[in-house]
Amino acid sequence: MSKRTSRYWILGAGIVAILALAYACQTPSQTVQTAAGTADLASRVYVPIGEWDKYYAFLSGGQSGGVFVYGLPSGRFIRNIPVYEPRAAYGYANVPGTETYEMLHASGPTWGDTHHPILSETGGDYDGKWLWINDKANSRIARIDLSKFETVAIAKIPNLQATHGIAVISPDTSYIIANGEFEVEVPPGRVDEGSYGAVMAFLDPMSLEPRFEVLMPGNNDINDSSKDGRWAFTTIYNLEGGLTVEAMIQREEDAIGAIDIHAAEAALERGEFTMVNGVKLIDPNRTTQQVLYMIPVPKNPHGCDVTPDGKYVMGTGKLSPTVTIIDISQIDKVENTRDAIAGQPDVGLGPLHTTFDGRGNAYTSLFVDSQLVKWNIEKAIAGDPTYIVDRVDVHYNVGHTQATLAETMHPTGEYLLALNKLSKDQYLPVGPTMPEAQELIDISGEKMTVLASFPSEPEPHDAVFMLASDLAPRVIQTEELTPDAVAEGASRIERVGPNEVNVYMTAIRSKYGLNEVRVKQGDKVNLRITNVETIRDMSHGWALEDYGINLALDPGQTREVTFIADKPGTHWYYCTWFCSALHLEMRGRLLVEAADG
Ligand code: K7E
Ligand code: CUA
Ligand code: CA
Repeated sequence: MSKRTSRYWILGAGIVAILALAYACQTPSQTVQTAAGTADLASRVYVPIGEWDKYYAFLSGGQSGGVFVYGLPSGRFIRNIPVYEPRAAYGYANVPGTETYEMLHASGPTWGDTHHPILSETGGDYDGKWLWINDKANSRIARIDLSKFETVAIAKIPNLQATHGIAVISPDTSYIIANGEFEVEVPPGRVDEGSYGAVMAFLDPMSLEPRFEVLMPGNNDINDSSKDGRWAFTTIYNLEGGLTVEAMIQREEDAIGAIDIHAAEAALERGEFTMVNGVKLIDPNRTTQQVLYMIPVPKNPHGCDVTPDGKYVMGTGKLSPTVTIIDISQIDKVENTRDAIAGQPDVGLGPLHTTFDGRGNAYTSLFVDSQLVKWNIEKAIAGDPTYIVDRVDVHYNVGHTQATLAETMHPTGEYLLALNKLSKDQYLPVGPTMPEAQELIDISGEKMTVLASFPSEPEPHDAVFMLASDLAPRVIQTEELTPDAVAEGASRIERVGPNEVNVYMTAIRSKYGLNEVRVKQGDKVNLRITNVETIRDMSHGWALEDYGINLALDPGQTREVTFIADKPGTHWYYCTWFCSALHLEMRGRLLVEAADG
């Protein structure tokens, strides 16, 4: 056993029991605040009424299937962007025949398990255009348009199971990489047939289609990219190829896999791939030029994070109390990839994820210790025993952690979010399952200060942040009228066939363009409705009794729905968004004449 790997705090299956025990028995680390101290903390997260937060925080929604948006530092919840679940409030995927409904249903089930939100980059900084979010459970990825915080594309990724880590290839979003965490039956073309492997997909950021995929040993957990577009990294925790927990922790070492993207692209040009389900799949064992480098790290690593300066990629230990620092510039230079390891500092128990402040410090979440540890990267590499700068207790086991703009080349080093896996007694009880908890930590000084906590629905894994000054100006105020919009005064009913009617309607405070719509039983009704408001936030809805239809309309937006008027009689439609003092009066009748007259 090497010196590096001899440092496990405990080995074997006992680890699993210890982790489970830590999870169950952890008591909160009580921070006693004086009244004055509490007031000081409160003032540091207080944002006066009418003022905006400095940051947007995008938290994955976990098994809620969407993305939660908060303002920081206040922790005010401002939006739940629906992605893999329908949401009537925003007219998202809730009515058959509408665009978003068809998009979601074509991709798979109407639920998801989202883990990692990532933001588009230009020149290594966030450009505020797109956010991508994975669905681990159904191997999907979605793209959200940040000009309106709406999901605009969803795709199922072929040939892999459990899209776990996803990352933008920096600095210009040349690809989105998506990890297949679970091992799949090795596709045709694999040398060692009969075994399991895993697949990493390199997706077109816009179409979400794989430009190619790479076959990997073991599995793929969390990923990241170098800052120069050259390398894709992933942690791998099951080089054993184990099918049980015990089998997955047999070996002392697993790995970080480093894919040389340029070498992979060259392999594609040379035709060194197999087509599998319409995707070019590269087997790194069969390329002329080396595509995959495996760097040994202590067993079952989890987090995979590249420093903002692009020098190092770090594998965070999980079962080992260490973070492994890999010098990216050495990966393809050294004879033995072990020699690319620049350092392996001890940080504490159960380290899961590492983030950065851009001032040379790393922050690692400690699941077992329920702590954040701040450490100096160059000191740790130099073997300077004073590399630990600070430790701070959080309440209950922390999973992901992310510092402001830490994924870019210019972190602001201002706040850090600890995404806790449990909250227990932090909030009012709401049943046996408690709200999830996030804790906001000020990292602007030498010492960290836990400022506040705020709850969420289950269950954020990761978060990313944008400066409000970068994103808020990009958010549109109203939708632009599309060519097919119904113009003010142009509401009408057109019979286009013996059993088909087109209905064109406008919505504006506080009435619809049509007070009544008269059709015959059995008619196919094609409704197009435009919210012709021209000012921000004047939303209207169109909900129809008995027909299960509820459209939501942003200012300027046009929506279409088709239904069969199969129920005779009077059916009221009404506006679901409170829009004026006459909101309740904003309604009309669908009159369906019975077929028998
Ligand atoms: Cu650590 Cu899915 Cu990012 Cu959860 S993973 S913690
Ligand atoms: Cu329109 Cu309420
Ligand atoms: Ca392992």
